[in-house]
Amino acid sequence: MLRAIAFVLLLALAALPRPAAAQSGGELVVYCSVLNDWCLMMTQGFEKKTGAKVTMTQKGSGETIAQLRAEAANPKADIFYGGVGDQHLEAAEAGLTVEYKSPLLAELHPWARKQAEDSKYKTVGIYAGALGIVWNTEQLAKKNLPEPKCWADVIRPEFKNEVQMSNPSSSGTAYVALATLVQVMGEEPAFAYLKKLHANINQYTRSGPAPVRNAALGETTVGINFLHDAVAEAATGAKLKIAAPCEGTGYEIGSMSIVKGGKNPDNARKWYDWALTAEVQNQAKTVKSYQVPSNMKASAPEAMPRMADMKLIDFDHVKYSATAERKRIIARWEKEVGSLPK
Ligand code: S7P
Repeated sequence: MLRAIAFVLLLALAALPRPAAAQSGGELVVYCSVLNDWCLMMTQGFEKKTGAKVTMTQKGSGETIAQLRAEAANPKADIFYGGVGDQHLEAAEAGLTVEYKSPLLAELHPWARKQAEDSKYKTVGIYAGALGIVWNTEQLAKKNLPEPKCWADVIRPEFKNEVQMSNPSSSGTAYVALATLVQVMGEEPAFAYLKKLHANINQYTRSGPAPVRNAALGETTVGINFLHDAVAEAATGAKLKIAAPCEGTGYEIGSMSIVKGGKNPDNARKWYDWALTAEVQNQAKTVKSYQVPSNMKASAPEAMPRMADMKLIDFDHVKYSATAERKRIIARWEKEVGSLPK
């Protein structure tokens, strides 16, 4: 009798739903550095496709690289998804990520494959996006200011306290801005420019996309940002306009890397291959992320001005993402610009 009861109990237990992690798909920990809606869509998509339980944390790439460095002795993440590519190259150089040659590499644009080659396959490009100037049209009209379409416009005295950018010490976007100005103007003129710009800055934000959000709210008139983030805000009704600066501008190659010592390497490789497919990359624009996708079969978002129509510099990502160069430029900015009184 007792045996029969135990047998029935066992059958009942077997029929109970098991927690997701114990299901076929295992687990995956993702540090995600694109906008939150895109991170959530990717998390849910991967869980649905594989049955894996994904734990996702969203942070800008500047904060994520700091976290990966802090966790190097005991890594918690499996995938560093999205964020400024220079920081993925920096992670590769610091030995925080591992080599992986995805079979999808052949489907990618040359700039995305170059990112992989430059890092000895420790990262790969997943999108590209240009840096530029964003402004709130209502604030600009109210203050009777001209449209700032060139870098030279942003330092005009009438823009005093009207401009916002992120802080190069915490934000990958801001570092792209510094490296861009150095490459457009030469280092000495760029630092002279940054000192003048400092006088017009109302706030250096911690994360890259923040100035766009603040411009959308009318809390700053002008922002220095990746242009796709501004187009995303404009798509929700914000009164924003953008310009790719007339003197020339830089761009990011948003990237993805597998974290060294992550606990779920098989799922990390599955995510990596899946995230490089055209099908997955095409979904970014459905949640208003308008970067140019790296898979050649994916379509560029129609909402964005074409990068081919902008005056883009031949950005030297290898030189400017090298840790020594990056540290030197940021330290110079902190000493000569960030510490200046306002
Ligand atoms: O679209 C979001 C975006 O601007 O954020 C990424 C990145 O996490 C920005 O990092 P920081 O906050 O450190 O500047 C960009 O790659 C991406 O284009």
